[in-house]
This record gives sequence, structure tokens and C-alpha cells, in this order.
Amino acid sequence: MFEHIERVPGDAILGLIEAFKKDTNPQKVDLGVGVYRDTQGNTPVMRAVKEAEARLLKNETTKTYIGSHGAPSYGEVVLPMVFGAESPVLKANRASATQSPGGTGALRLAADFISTQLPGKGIWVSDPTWPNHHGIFTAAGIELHKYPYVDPDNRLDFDGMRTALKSIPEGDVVVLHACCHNPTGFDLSHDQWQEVLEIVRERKLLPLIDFAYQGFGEGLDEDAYGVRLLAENLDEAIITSSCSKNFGIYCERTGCLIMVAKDSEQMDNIRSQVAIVARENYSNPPAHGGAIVSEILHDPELTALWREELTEMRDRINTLRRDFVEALKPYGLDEKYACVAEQRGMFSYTGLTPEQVDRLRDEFGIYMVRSGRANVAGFSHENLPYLAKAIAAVND
Ligand code: PLP
Ligand code: TYF
Repeated sequence: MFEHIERVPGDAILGLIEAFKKDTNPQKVDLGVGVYRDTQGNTPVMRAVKEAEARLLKNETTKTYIGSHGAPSYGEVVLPMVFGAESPVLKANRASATQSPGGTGALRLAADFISTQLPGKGIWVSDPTWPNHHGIFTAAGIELHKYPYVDPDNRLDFDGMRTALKSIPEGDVVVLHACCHNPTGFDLSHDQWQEVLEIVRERKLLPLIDFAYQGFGEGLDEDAYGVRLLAENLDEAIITSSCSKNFGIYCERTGCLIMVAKDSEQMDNIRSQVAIVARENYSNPPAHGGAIVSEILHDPELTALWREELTEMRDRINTLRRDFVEALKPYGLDEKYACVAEQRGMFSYTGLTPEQVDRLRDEFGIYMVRSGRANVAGFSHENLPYLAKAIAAVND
């Protein structure tokens, strides 16, 4: 039965973890997979999370199923985090939260919902986008298309994006990154979001906004600008939120599918269908991550601590972005890589070519995705001089 099954290559991003581990170069630098790293290069558990877990362990009385939509206490705190506490969307009771196994799980729920409830609709993703978008939507049987996002000079191609969005067939789904675009780090300005809103409304498109990095760009509220603008001004939207990065609970698989409907009655109808999709995939989501988030966000002291830690992570990334460009100044390369200081979030499309990326890996033990995507959190004040020297060498 299994003889004909072929081996396929693994995930290119996750494969970098193994390759990095095997490298014996003492100066090696990991700029691959998108997890946050502190000054020591570690991905520690946040203090607010540790404290929340201690409380949960002490107070836990049952491990029974939590239901297909997850814990209500989780949805109760995620919705105001995403929309803002005073959101008209929440006041009108037209948003529904379904806890999911990570942002990935939320994307899969969205994909299955689209393929079963909106059959025949195509889906449009930015070129480039997170490779898993391709896999998830295609696996759900949805026809995938791309819209341009970056120009050959490694700048946001908003003209190309606008033109493409205007030609999307009415009723199709358009995937937008709320902030901290993966892989490029190029985000939309407020004016550009406004234009996107107008096109989406005019073309009667359904926006699916992937919100995996809330708080990693400019701030929790600032990063939600596009999500809130679209949700408040459109009848319908889908948002996939993740707590993996902003709570540092990657392995706890904590996310949320948020469906925005015209009114509370339609929201309830949709919600009943989402429950079926969840049930058919995994029945109930894992509880622990959602319980952590709920414990933190229901407690003002823990919330303040968590916000402080999140701010520290964000500020560190944004400082490293500027310092990276500074470190390239002595080599006359600061202008060439100035985009790194302007991009936001964990990732930067550096503009390094696949050949340069290969040389950085082979000659210097510096690992990043072949597209030239670097995880900025892998920079440190210790390795920046080495990185700058290596980048200068591959630019010779
Ligand atoms: N969407 C994007 C753009 C991502 O970069 C990630 C990161 O892993 C996800 C979704 C999924 O996040 P999670 O780890 O919560 O599944
Ligand atoms: O893009 C990244 O590095 C993160 C982590 O299949 C990730 O989003 C990468 C690949 C993958 C799952 C998660």
C-alpha cells in the first residue's frame, strides 16, 4: 500500500532549525524561524505567563472539554484586545470568537468555513506571503491567487497591490496581514488601509485579516488599525488572531477565529457553522494557552506586567533594526539596507539574494530563509558587527 509514497522536502523555514543546530561555527547566528529571542538568544517564558500558570495550577479543578468555541473567558478578553474595549463592533454584538489551536488553526477554520459555506470563492494572498497560507487554503480546496506586494527594488508595491485588488472578482476573499507582514516587514500606512477599505467595499470582497503579531509592530492598539478600520466600516470580515508571539506561548497553540457579521443574528448563524468546522477538525481546542491569556487579561496587575514585557520585546526589535543599519554605515551599506529600520515586526525582507544567503550560511554560519528574510529578533548587539562584516563580504 505504501510503496508508491514519495518523500517530499520538509518545511524550508522549520528545516533551518536543524541545519543551525548542526553547524559547529562558534560565531553562528540564527535569523531563521520566527520566534522572539532576548539579548542572550533565548526565547524565555514571560513572567506574566509564569505567574498565570502558577495560579492556574493551584486553582484548576477539572480538565473536562471546553467546547468547540473554546473558553468563553478567553473570547471575552481577546475580542477587546483585537477591536478595542469601546468598539462599536462589540457593542453591536456582531463579532464572534472561536478559540483555535494557534493562528494556524484559526486559518484552517476560516479556510474550511469558506470552502463549505462560500463555495466557488477564490482567495487572494500577497506575493510573497507566509508559505503556510498557500498550503492551508489549497488543502481546503480553495483556488488561490496572488496580488503583488513587493517591487524588484525591495519596496512595498502598493500601486501593484491596488491595481490587482481592483480586478479581483466580486465576492472573492482577500487575505491581508494586519501588521508585521510575514515575510517582508512592510506594513500599510493609514492612508493605504483606507484605500484598501474602499476597494474591498467597492468590489464586495471579503477580507480575511491575519493578525499573528499584535503588539510586535508599533503597539497593541496601533497594530490593530487596519483590523478595526475594516471591521467597523464593513458588514463582514474574518480575522485570525494568534497569541503565540505576543504572549510567547508558541507551543500552547493559542489563537482565535473571529467572524464579523452584519448583525448579531447573522453572527449567531455563522457561529453555529464554525462550531461544526471546529468539531470536524479537532472537536475542542487545547485549553491551557487560552486559560493563560484569560488569567492575565482578567487581572489588571498581570495585564500591566504583560504589557511591560511585550513593550520590551517590541522596543528591542525596533532598536536592533536601527542599530543594524548603523552597523552597516562603515561599509557604506546603510542606504542599501535602510529598509530594515523602516520595516516592522519580527521579519525583514533584507534584499539579500538567495546566492548571498547561501554564502552567509556557508562562509559565516548565518542562517536565514533563502528569500532574504531575516528574523530581526536574532540580531544582538554582540553579533551586529559580525553580521555587518559578513554582509559587506557578500556584497563585494
Ligand atoms: N500567520 C502568520 C503570518 C504567521 O507568521 C504565523 C506564525 O507562525 C501564523 C499565522 C501562525 O501562528 P501560530 O503559531 O499561532 O499558529
Ligand atoms: O514564519 C515563521 O518563521 C513563523 C513560524 O510551517 C513558522 O511563522 C514557520 C513555518 C511553519 C510554521 C511556523
